[in-house]
Amino acid sequence: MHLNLGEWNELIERSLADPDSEPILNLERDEDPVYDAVFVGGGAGGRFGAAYMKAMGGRPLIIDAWPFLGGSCPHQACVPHHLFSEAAEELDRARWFSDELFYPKFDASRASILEMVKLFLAGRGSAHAFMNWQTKEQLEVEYVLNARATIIDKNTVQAAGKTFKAKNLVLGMGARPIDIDIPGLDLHGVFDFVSLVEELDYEPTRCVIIGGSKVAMEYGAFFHATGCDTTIVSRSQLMRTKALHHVDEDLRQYVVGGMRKRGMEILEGAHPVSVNGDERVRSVTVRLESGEEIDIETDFVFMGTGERPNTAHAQDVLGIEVNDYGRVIANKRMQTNVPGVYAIGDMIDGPMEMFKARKSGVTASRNIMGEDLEFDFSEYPDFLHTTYEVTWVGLTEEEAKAALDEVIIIQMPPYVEGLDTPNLPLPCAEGTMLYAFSKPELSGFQKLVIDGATRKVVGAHHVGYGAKDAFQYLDYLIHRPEGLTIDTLGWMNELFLNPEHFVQLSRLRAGKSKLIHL
Ligand code: COM
Repeated sequence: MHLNLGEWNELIERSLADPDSEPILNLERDEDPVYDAVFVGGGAGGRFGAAYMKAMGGRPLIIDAWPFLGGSCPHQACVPHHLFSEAAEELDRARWFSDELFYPKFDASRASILEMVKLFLAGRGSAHAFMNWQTKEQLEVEYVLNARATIIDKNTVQAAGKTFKAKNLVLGMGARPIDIDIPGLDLHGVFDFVSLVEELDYEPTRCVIIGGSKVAMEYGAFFHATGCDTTIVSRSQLMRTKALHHVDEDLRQYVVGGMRKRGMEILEGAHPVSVNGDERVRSVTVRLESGEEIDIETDFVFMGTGERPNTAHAQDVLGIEVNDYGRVIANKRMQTNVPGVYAIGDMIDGPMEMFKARKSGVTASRNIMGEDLEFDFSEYPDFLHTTYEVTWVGLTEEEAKAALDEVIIIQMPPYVEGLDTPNLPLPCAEGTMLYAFSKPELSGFQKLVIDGATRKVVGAHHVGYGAKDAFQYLDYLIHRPEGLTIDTLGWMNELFLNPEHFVQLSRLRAGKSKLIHL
């Protein structure tokens, strides 16, 4: 049976609404096949891993408890985050330019968190439908959906009343938000990024975020931009949590300073003590860095304390080993301590980002299919959103200075002390032109870090809009064995006016045999 996208959408919606709905089977008609791998979990890692295995001539099977493929990304995680972050960017602009130029007077009553959640819920089904359709019709991967997998042993999985045999297992069961141990988290009005989209049923007016993760910053910036005054309560400094590396201090100050400039309250070194209320949240008690305890009144608490993988079943049945943070211990081929069992995506250490999810799935498949392939994700480009898009790769200025004899910085605004940069419309970049001409201090920040001795770029850092694509390629170029010199970068063909000015700025300095800052 070949469903079109609309029919898939209906089937998935029906299945989600009914806990007793039937499993969705897409299986070849043959007797008792032995699969090359059963992928337990059809999120990004499982879907890409299985598709790659199939493309290589192997036989994968995906099993997922949800009635759709793609996992949490299109359902509760990356896709809503990007929708909300884009809304935050638009709202921010509309607020700064309220009643100026062609912008109407900003009408806060139309900026609603609840409406954005509803918009997402109304639209997410099309991504679900596409994942199922593409995986079946174009990628020709077999799957069993809407059915929880029970692992029997390392070669046997049961689901939908059937038993499936496989030479290998690939575990990609994802992660869930971490609960911390403070009273009151069961009150109505406490959400995380999952329950926000599944359960929000009122318009929040005041928000306290517990935690300082990327999720805390991204959702916090969105809530605040809608007009829901937001306080972030974080033990660590923002962007100095263990999960983030290579965060340049100037970039951090521009980003966090920008959040404060917009009125967000950011309490660093602060500990949540309790969430208070009867049935509904009324306030959060916080112990400040000074030791003083304060009560912050709120009707909305959002947890941004990170995520933990879903490993219990695999630990119980297979004896899979995990580290102190609950992540499955896997080598660079994604092999766990149990031969023939692989772990991918958010199950294993490293950033809970899409490139790692998908490539770890592919790495497992290629090894299963006989290749000897290692995936090292110790270095990678990174990003987050506030009302800006923030991207970075490679060393910070400080890291470079610790590692190298001579470090050259090329930066916008320029790398000089005492310049009246708040009045300087630089960067004057794609995506920040209106700010550059009207509110110059809001027009972003960019920095290139160069090894003066080898002339190689060792780091790039950007706050603005639209540079994520460039950073995918910059990451590759600077991490190649031959690296990327200021000379090569400065001789590339810029598409002026660009979001990041690295090509033209490099060209202004590349003529010097002894490089200096810009
Ligand atoms: C993306 C999901 S939303 S997947 O990575 O294409 O499976």
